[in-house]
Amino acid sequence: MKIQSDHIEKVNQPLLKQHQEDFSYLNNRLTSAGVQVDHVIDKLAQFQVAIPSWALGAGGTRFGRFSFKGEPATLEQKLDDIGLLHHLTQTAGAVSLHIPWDIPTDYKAIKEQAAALDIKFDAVNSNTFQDQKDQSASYKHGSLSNSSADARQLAIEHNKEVVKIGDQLGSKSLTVWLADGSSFPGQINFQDAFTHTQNSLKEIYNSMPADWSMFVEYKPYEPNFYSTVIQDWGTSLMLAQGCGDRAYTLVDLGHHLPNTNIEQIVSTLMLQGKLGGFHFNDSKYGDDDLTVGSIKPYALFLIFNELVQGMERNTNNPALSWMIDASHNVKDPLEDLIQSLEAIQTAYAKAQLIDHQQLRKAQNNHDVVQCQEILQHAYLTDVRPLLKEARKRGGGAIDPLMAYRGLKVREQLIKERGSNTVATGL
Ligand SMILES: [Mn+2]
Repeated sequence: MKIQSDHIEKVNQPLLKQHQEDFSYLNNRLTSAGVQVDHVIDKLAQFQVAIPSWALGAGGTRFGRFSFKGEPATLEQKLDDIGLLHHLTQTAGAVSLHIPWDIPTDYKAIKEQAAALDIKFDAVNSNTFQDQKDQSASYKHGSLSNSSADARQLAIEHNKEVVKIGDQLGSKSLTVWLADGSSFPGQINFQDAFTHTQNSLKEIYNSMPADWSMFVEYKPYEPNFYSTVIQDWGTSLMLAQGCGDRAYTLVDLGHHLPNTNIEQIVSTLMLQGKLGGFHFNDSKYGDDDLTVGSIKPYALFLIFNELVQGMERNTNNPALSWMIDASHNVKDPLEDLIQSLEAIQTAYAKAQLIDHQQLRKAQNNHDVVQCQEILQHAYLTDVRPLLKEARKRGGGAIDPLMAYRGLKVREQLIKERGSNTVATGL
């Protein structure tokens, strides 16, 4: 299914008058407060988030998976879904492929399809957390960290292969997330596991094209429940530094123990020029993979505050790779992604409204009350008219979720693909 521009105009039409009123009110208020509204809207339009190829089907838990009708069964159909999202939201202009789940069969055709949909290929993701059919060694006891040289070599070769695939598509970065670790004390030797991981990553890093970056993702626990080889940002940073200048830490919102101060981690890594990517999701307890902003929107805003400052001040830090990393069981995946993209843009817009000059002044005066007031003033501003305006200017939907439902997108997809399709992924 393709959404035509006149379809969007049609669903936008009844919303236009109210939107103009809302936008004009907010525009006046922000302009008189010294905000360059057009600049904020341009930033929102430029902000593109990669959709991972595994988020377009219904996700699973380790207890089971309930499929969602009309799921994309092929990479081509996944790109089509991202194209729909991008057309509606103007924010999903990239895809992050997971190998081996989504190896293209016809590279030229896939590149042409993505270009026609205005979708770029962001970081590629390797998978050494599950065995593939008939592979020569098992990852059951680890991949890049495994005490078995055969298993390590297999995982290294897989990562090199992923880079080759990504390179043919125009990707410029590899994200490595390892499930390696142990579930019981004494099961592995921590120092050996770290050393093996460092050496394996170095071999992958040294094989990458010179314009490629490597992102080292961390996670405190799960699937292993006693120790994880790359458990935190410090370990990730050490491994990245051990590889070289083009290796960075990747922060995934959900990969922290409860109440970790993620905004401080982001800030410090950007100061050091070592934050390469950021994965969005939300959670209550652990890596719950819930819709962005559904549980802790204020935490997301505080993170964005640091990201915005970092992007302006830390010119030594590269442009970040943004990706939604969430997939669960209960919502229509496309509706879920629309909600996530809206939450991301909302937090980004609010963070741009923070008066940093005044905040600095209040900080230097140790005016703690005023510091909080400045942050909350921005946070409590209803920025939705800015998001709507940015989308409208780009040819997107004023209200993407309403447009998705109004245009009966899922019904169309079920008609085209059937009720029993299953997307690759977990
Ligand atoms: Mn992630």
